[in-house]
Amino acid sequence: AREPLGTGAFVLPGFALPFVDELLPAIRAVEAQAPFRHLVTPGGFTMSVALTNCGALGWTSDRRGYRYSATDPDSGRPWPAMPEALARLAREAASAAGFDGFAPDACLVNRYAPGARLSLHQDKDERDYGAPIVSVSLGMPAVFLFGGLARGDKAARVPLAHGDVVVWGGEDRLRYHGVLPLKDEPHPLLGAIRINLTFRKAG
Ligand code: MD3
Ligand code: FE
Repeated sequence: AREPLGTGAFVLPGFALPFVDELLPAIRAVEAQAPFRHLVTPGGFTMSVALTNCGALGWTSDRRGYRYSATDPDSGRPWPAMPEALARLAREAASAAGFDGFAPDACLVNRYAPGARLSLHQDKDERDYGAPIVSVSLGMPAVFLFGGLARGDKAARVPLAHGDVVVWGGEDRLRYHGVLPLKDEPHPLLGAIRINLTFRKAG
């Protein structure tokens, strides 16, 4: 199934379910090399979401700004390579939404505990807005906020469950979006955790 959210945004309910047995060990391997951490925003706030990255480029933030970096600032080493199972899922999901040939160079791994949230923002740190973004939800359910091109535009609420994939491209690529504070609804496989994989062409 492919449910349109906008002209370039599609929810693929359960698309990642056949991949979960490969995804979870792959994420654990990434996390062993580049542990989850809570970053500080340029404004001085510590994010409630913990994150790590895999792939050639990883997204980071500190008091100086947001950026993509080839190395993990905590270790000075390159980010872990993107596991093959993750790259394959991203390419197949993009293709199912009408974006053939998606070759992400960055996978941001966000980890949410109950109460963690992501306030409304745009993803603007990538070089090429022509490529879509693929987002994979695992573990606890979340309510995603899908806004407009201005911060004040009314945002739609989209519930996302374990295994759901969302593909964002075209004119929806620069919409404001966020995640409401997570409820404590433990998942049988992951416990009281939500993991979101965000695949991007950043460089
Ligand atoms: C809609 N993460 O890391 S990914 C982020 O669930 C981020 O962790 C969210 O937003 C999460 O930046 C949602 C989905 C996403 C990513 C980019 C978008 C949705 C988007 C760009 C435009 C519109
Ligand atoms: Fe985002």
